[in-house]
Amino acid sequence: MRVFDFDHAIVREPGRSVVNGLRSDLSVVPSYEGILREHRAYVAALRTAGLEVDVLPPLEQFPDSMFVEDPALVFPEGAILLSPGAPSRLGERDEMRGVLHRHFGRVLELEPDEFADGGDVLVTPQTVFIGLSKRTSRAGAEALCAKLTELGRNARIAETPGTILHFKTASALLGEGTSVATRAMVQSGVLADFEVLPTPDGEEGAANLLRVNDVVLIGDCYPRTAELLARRGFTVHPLPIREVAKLDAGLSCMSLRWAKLG
Ligand code: CIR
Repeated sequence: MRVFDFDHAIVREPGRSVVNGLRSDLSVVPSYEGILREHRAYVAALRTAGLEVDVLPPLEQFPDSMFVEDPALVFPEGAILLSPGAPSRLGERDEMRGVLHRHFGRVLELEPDEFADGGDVLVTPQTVFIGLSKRTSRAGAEALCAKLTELGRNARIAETPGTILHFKTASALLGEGTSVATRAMVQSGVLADFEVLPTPDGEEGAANLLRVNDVVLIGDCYPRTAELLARRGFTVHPLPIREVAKLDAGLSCMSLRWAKLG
């Protein structure tokens, strides 16, 4: 089974409070209707790719809770409840705990002050990379390494380059030995064991794409990256992400994905 082979996903519908979500540029305000449309297109794409999708109800008290990737990490062999590093998001873990227990027989937990966001975690066939960031502390990353070891996964702590939000804001897995990354991420050397396709200048946001089974989901505002991938033989499925991008989000952050064992 390849690490991007999935048959299940968890997503959460955005609430109206999503317009108050965290973002680096407060001058841009996303529209609730636009985000909802983009979220529905995303869920439809996951289903088309063959996944059974558990759609959780909106949580108005947590504006960023549609980004379910950040409070948890899931694998066929079990799940890890994380501690999101933004104070306004820490409570999302309590909402996610029961959901994880519903789907997984084994659920490990970080302590509440061991901060790590799922957006900083890049799962590859041999190694799980954990990027240090404003959201993922050294203590959180080390605690997460220990939990990953318990699940039989090999983990490595890395620096997240520049001022971006998450490690996966700038990188994604495309194939078992191939990734896509921004030039800053390529230059950091972290992904030296991979063949890395750099995002074209001006399309850095394309790096937060999502390989699901035999399809690559990519923002529809990155035509040059999409063409590059199509020329390399990837099946590309462009999705609207203009509104979620206003919340510094991309395609990986809106779901938790795994393949069920057995
Ligand atoms: C946040 O700042 O937490 C949200 N507005 C965006 C989270 C994006 N998450 C991700 O890329 N994993």
